[in-house]
Amino acid sequence: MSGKLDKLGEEAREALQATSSLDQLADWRVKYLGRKGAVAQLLRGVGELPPEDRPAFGQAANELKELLAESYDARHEELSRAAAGPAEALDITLPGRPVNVGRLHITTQTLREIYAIFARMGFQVEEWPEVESDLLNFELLNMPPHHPARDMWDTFYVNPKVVLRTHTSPGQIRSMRKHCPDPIRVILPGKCYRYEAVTARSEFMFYQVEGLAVGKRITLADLKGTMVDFARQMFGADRKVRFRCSHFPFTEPSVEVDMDCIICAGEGCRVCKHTGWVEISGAGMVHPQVLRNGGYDPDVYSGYAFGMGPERIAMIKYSIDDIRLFYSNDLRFARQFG
Ligand code: FA5
Repeated sequence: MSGKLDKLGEEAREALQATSSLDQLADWRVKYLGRKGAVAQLLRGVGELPPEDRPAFGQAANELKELLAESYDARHEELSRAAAGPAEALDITLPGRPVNVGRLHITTQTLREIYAIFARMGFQVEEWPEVESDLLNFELLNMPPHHPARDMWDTFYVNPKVVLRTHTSPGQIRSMRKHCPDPIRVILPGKCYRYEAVTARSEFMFYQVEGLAVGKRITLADLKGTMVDFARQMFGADRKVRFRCSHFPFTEPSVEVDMDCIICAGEGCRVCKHTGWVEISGAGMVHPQVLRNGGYDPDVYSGYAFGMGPERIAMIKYSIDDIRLFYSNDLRFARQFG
């Protein structure tokens, strides 16, 4: 009898492999696993066996039935998948879906480039809150209430004593108070806010990078050397830099730092408004009263400071003619700076 079982198993498996449609598979199931199918027929014959052989035969027949049922399920899945047709089939020749890779914003890239240049000159990066007291943003920088110089910065007030910082210069006081009486060489980057009309050159939110060096015997020549070095590393080795007299209440003397226009090499173009020069930074020697406010004795210490706008630097470097492109979230603009 067990020989019959083996033979039936073999025959059933071969027949299963030969099925090529779900209809044929259904017939196969009736033929071998149905109530009147081949396995059931064999089991019915168990009564003809001697009693001692019946349990072993019954067990073997049931095992065969289970095995065939499992094989049936597997074949059913194969044939169903094939029957579903090409729409559901995996077409490995199709090109993959493009994955959108993020990239750094042009401002972030420019800031990092600025950090790297100043790091090579020994400057450390320090950051301060964007919400600043009126005291640090103005008063300790020589602009008491009602001082006309405050008009240079149209201010967002959070309350009468707190502002969204209009420039990064309050970082000078914070940094001096933190490091006094040690020498300082830091850059202080951050967002600034001004309540002013948005134009192609001015945003109401923009970045500045403040620089501050304090120590003994620091002179305007050090500031000049630092600015020239910066301009050449950022824009190219042939850059010329000039200092123009200016006024800031917290520096004395004060200057604007200009660089010859990289677009027209000084010939005159739209970027430099036909002057041949573009402004890259406000700067000056730290005012004695500001040094005092930071805790340093101006008879012993001196220092220079500068404040530059990274968006304007990127505009010069990449010939971007409208600052409003920076923060309008237009991917066509953002994607150009990979
Ligand atoms: C200042 O804010 C001074 N605190 C700079 C300074 C620091 C002088 C230390 C002396 C010593 P000013 O307002 O010029 O200066 O701004 C400095 C730079 O910030 C500008 O050259 C420009 O690059 C950038 N900037 C100013 N306003 C805007 C604006 N609305 N949009 C974009 N960039 C701006």
